[in-house]
Amino acid sequence: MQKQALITGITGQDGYYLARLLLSKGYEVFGMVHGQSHGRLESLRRDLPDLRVVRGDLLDLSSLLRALELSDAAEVYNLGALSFVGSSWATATVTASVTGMGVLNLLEAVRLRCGEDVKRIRFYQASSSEIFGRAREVPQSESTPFWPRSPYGVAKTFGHYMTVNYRESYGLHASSGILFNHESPRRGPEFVTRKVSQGVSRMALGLQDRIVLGNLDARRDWGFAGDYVEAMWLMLQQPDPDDYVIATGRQKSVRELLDVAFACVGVDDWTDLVVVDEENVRPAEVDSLIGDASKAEDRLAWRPKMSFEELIRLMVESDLAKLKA
Ligand code: G4F
Repeated sequence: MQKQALITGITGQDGYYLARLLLSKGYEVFGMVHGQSHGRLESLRRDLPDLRVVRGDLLDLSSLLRALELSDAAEVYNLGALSFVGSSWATATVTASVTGMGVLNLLEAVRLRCGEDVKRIRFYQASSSEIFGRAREVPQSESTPFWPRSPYGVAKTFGHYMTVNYRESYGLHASSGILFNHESPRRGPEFVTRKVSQGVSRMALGLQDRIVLGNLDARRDWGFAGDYVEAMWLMLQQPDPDDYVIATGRQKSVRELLDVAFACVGVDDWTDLVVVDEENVRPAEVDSLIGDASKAEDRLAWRPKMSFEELIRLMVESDLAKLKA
């Protein structure tokens, strides 16, 4: 029998990769879209013609109940959030609402829809490595204490604990994936990997003369989004819900990202091509993150497939091709 899945945040990078994965597995996939129109929806419909669209808003409980009823989803993936950490200080209240309270609204809608049959719907929450913030141990695992450093990180921490609480209080099949940074050619241009891949490509074609960045010493554990959505799906196929760190276990700095990206277009020394502007430096930075995904490896048999170097090359090549076209 065909299974139905509902994905919030469908117009984002992960929404696309997850919908594509579920469609390839034979699911009927509903993507939830808020507002009257959404710029990215038309291209998403072109890329995934079998995707079905439902209207709904994470801030509107009755719209969530309607979306659950309309889709009759057996699996719900909550990817919806204001996901750019850098702007979350300027929009702290709306970030807390959508990225934090939105999780509670959706959990509540799932609980109401399930009624007595609490396992009728399986729920995935997109948790984030940002909850570790000023990390208290290296590498970070499911048992590492949280210390979020941005309004975004605080909101994600609330969403994470609410997911755990609904599992423990009501017995919902609710799992939380603590995903470390994951990128792709579909990454928004405000995130550092895409800002660099686009900048390097534009410079190679003579369209730009420098890249303006913030903290070049920040270190992240960067993986490929296409690999990470498989982990989301695997979590919901387990008999019992749980929390899992999803990461590569390898860490690179923004400087190393620049080394790899510039090397793709034959530039060895980028020092005169990159400018640091305080505008891009955050009020409270997360300096260093690296994940330990051994639980996911043991229990889900999940492993990342694409290396950092392959990922950055894919992104630069994709940006070059788009610019040339
Ligand atoms: O690419 P970023 O903006 O990603 P960040 O803040 O780590 O968050 C991303 O990953 C999280 C974990 O999965 C997600 F929860 C979150 O939604 C998002 O997807 O920045 C990475 C690092 C930061 O330390 C930042 O300060 O790069 C540093 N950086 C240096 N210059 C810059 C820049 N980041 C951006 N966006 N732009 C710069 O010019």
